Formats: sequence, C-alpha cells, structure tokens
Amino acid sequence: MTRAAVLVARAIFPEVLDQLRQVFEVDHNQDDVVLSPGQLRERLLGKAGALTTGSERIDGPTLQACPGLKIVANMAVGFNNFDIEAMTRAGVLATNTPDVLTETTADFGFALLMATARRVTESEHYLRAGHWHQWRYDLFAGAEVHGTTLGIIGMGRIGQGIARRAAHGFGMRVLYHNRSRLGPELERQCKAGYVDKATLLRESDHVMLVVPYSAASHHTIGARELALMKPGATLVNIARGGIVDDAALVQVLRERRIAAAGLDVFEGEPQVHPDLLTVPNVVLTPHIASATVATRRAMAQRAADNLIDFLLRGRPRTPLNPEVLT
Ligand code: 8YV
Repeated sequence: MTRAAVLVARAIFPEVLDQLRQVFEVDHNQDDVVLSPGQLRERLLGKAGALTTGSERIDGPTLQACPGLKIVANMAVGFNNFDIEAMTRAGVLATNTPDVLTETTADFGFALLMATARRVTESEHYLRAGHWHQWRYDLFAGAEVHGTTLGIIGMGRIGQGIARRAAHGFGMRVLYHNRSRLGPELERQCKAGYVDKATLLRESDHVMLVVPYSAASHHTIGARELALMKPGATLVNIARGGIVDDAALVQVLRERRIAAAGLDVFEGEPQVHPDLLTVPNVVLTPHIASATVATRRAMAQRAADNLIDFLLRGRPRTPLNPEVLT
C-alpha cells in the first residue's frame, strides 16, 4: 500500500518526526525557515496532510492550489492562521492542540504578570548595566499583586487556569469578561465574577488578555479601553498579536497612564513595534507562553496523533471542523 505524503512545515522534536516517518512519506522543512505562501503551496502539492504551526497560513488560495490535502494539524491551540470556513468548504479537516498546554500557559501568564508588576526585567537590566550602587527605599518599587483585583478577558481553559491561580494562590478578587458567561459551578471553582468589559477595565489592578484572535477581537484593547484602566494598573497579553493596539499601548506606557505591560505576542510578530523596545515599563517575551519542553513535546505529539489517527483510521483526536468528517 502506498503511504500518504505529509508536510511537516517546521522543525519539531526528532522522536515525533520519527513516528510520522514510520507511517508516512514525510517532507520535512528541516531548515526551519518559515515557508513563504508560494513555497508552502509548492510543498503542500501532492500531500494528504500537513503539520503546521502559527507561522503557516492555510487560506482559500492555498487550498485551491492543493486539492489533495485532507488534513492540516496545527501545533497550537490557537488557529487564527487557518481560514476555517475555507477549509470546511474545501472538505479539509483542521485540528489543534487544546488541553495539553492549558496549565503551562496559565503558569506563564502568571509569570509575566509578576514580572510586569514587580519590574523584574527592568531591574535586571539596571543591575547588569552596573547601575546598582546602593539600596534605596523606592528602588524598582512596583505594584502589589496579592490581594488586588485581576481582570481576565477571555475565560476559556487558560483564562480559568489563571483565575484559579489568582484566587486560590494569591487571594485576588477575580473579574472576567467573555463572549459567554461561565456556568455557576465553574464560576465558583474559579472564584470569578462576570462583568462587562468597561467595568473590568475600570476596576482591575491587573488586566490579563487570553482571548482568541478573530476579526471581532481585533484591538479588544485600544486607546479608548486603555483610557479606562486605573493609572497604576498593568496589562498582560498572552493571547495573540492584534488583540492590543500596540501603538496606542506605547503611548500610554510612555506617559505612565498605566504602570506597565507584559507582552508575549505582538502585532505583526516576529516584528515588534520599534517604540516598545525603547519604553522601560514593558516586559517583552518572544511568544513562549507554552514553551516548556514537556508541553511543546505534548503539543507536537498531539498534532502528530491527529495526522496519524485521521489519515490511518479516520478518527482525529481534536478536530476543529468535525462537520467535514460526516
Ligand atoms: C504556540 C500558541 O507555541 O498554542 C497556541 O495557540 O500561541 C503557542 O502555544 C504557537 O502558536 C506556535 O504554533
């Protein structure tokens, strides 16, 4: 029997790649240089499946150019690099990697919140630059975290993980805003209260963004929303670039209209708004919220399992558009 051909669009763990090689003809982008849309189409030609990351865009023109494609397995829980409607129309299955990264990403949300509020990287730069000569009563005095109010925008699995950490570990009051309100049992477990977005922005000492990116969530936080935040508040974005208007954020950080921000994702990443690089009161990390060895391995495994289970057995684990299966 001929083996199905699949593209692995980026470098992944060798042991996961080996599993795929045992059952498929694998075309691996081992150089790990992100493929241009034209290169992606070329490499997808004649493939039944692909393992992608957030860097590869699967859209209508790509699907039209690759009629043999049956499944694209994203190694990410977010899937804004997929045009899901176009994939469904073309009968191409889309899968993602939910659950396996929830707690790790929630941990990182908290790490970024702490680093932002307590000025961890700013103070480290000061020390490394040799500026630390004596103790001072207000040296890098930051914002309190425990016992304050955390506002979470986007209350999916990761948002709930952050809420539990905040409420149970840090004694915080947790407010949240989401497209739909959680059931009473989940609200009780997370100790989180549902409010509208404006109330959340006005009342929170720290705001955390965990909302998926879509046209509707573009610039969820822009100049108007930033103006509602408390003067000493912090803003953390571990969701997606484009959820925050980065240019508007630079402005309020510079004028200290909010205290600080922590950003793991950026509009147009890996490009970063140049002014963000010059303001001191922002912590910047290169999209690493899910980056522990164990979690990244679990994500790669889940994506590979989706390819194997669908192409060999017709039963993917975590389909996004299961209607194409019927
Ligand atoms: C990924 C992420 O590392 O899962 C997601 O949605 O943002 C990250 O965990 C990134 O998207 C690469 O695929």
